[in-house]
Amino acid sequence: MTGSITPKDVIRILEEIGVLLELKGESPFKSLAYTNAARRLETLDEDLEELVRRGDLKSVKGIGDALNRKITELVTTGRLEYYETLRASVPPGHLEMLRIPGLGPRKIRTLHEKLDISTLGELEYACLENRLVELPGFGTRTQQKILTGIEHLKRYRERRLCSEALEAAEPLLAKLRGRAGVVAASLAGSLRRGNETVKDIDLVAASDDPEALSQWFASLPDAESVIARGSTKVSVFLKAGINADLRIVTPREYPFALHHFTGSKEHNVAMRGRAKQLGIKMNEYGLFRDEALLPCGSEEDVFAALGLAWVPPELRENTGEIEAAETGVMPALVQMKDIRGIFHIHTTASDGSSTLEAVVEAAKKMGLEYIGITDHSESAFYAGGLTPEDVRTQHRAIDALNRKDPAFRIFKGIEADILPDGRLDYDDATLASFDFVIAAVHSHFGMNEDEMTERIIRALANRRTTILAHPTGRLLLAREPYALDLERVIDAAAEHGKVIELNANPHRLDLDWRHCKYAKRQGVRIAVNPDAHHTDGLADMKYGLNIARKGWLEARDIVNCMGLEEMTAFLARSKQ
Ligand code: DGT
Ligand code: CA
Repeated sequence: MTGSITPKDVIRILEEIGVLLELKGESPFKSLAYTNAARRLETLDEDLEELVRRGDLKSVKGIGDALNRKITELVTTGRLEYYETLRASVPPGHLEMLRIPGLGPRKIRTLHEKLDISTLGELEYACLENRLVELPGFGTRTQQKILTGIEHLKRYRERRLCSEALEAAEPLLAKLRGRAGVVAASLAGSLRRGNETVKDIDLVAASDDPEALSQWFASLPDAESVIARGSTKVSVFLKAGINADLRIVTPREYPFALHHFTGSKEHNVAMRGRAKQLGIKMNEYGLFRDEALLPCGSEEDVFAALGLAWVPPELRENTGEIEAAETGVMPALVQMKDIRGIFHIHTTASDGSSTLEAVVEAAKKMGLEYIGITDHSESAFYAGGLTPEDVRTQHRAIDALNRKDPAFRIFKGIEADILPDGRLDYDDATLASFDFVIAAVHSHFGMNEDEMTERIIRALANRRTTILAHPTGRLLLAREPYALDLERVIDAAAEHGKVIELNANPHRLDLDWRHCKYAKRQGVRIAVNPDAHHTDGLADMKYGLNIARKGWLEARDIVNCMGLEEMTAFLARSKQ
């Protein structure tokens, strides 16, 4: 056959056309014609190419004019334009979704039409926000089944969310540290640097018996297969669906190796350059002056040997951390213990799956002084947005709880949709009834950069807005940010004295750390918010704090590090 098209390829392409047509919602008969033709060709007695050459394809039952032309084009040229155009018109994510048990073309179309879902990541996020529960033809069980299916597919992806990698890495590190003969062990690489997505899990361990440690690591029950094993490096593919690399070094080498394998590469290059200027050679085994090792017992010593203060791993991206370390004073990066309260929490009143009471209990257990409840506003009908009447009902419930325990405060908030023209959802009286308002874009993602920027700036100019939610709308590994001039948005937040959210949901982590420094420089304060849809979601704060640290933020830059009294005054002031 021409090109390298085999009869098997022709059959596969016809079948795929059938599926693509279904995904596009074409008539079932049209789709069936291709599927049936594929079946016929499978049981063909004659040679397909010969049949095409003789022009006898139409004698095969079920192959009419149109199919004849298409199969002939495919067999003689090795390509089919119709197929290529059709394929390009269907989001690749929809084809991927077909691999999820329980998801057929009809359901995928519903997801697209009702929830605008085009990628696996968007689908996963929608499941986690309980969007499929109320969708016709779906339900809680289907939603759970889909989540499990996505879990299986994700095992073969190139990068993973930091949350997923950490979940696999932390127990591994604990086992490593608990093992006899391991003098020290740590995470390294992008995971230790607190990056939002990672390629793999890097671990470094110091041991006097590398061979035994290497064998033990390779035979861990967590490992599905061993990719490579030597006495200084073991690579395994974990059952969790991600690679883990363990470097084994001597206790003497450990501080140098830990620094080297933490990276980033750019930070390492800059450090090596600095060492060179000081007449020192630097690599993963040590610092050397005239071939003599400069002994270091810790990472602090390694930095000190180069005249630097210790640099927290999150800052090691060569974006000014070495210059800062030269002064000897590093920023006091925010920590979990600095967090006094949490905003942006959904309840069963809209699309959350925990009740107001359950959320309050969970927050108290975390030792917090206050929370801010924010269900969706009325326009977010897909998420059970609150009518003004629902708002009043919720406010009465909050008032009652606040009266019961004056030591803990529930602030009344809302996640108000920013409408396409930049107005906020609800009339002004309803908006004024909240203690604070989080303004969020949830629709019309396709606007051009100017329109979207103006839309958000208008919402920031609104006196009712307190916080701008997830400023770029991105979903990591799933959806690009919408077109936006983020610096102009940050400037506008500064001008109007508004807070910008750093959404701690590991799928978002938006504001990106790369923009935190700019926001800080412009005087914009940040709210690290979990965007929790369940009490479990409150624990996502740790991912948000990793990113805040990576963005050089200190407790004073983050509004929810204020105590209750200060926060009460802050919110009262911001409403004026
Ligand atoms: P990832 O895995 O893509 O999420 O990012 P990293 O930073 O964990 O990269 P990885 O796993 O390839 O390497 C871990 C560290 O090892 C990296 O951050 C710095 C160090 N490293 C790796 N390759 C090089 C290199 O070619 N030059 C230098 N200076 N350091 C390297
Ligand atoms: Ca890595």
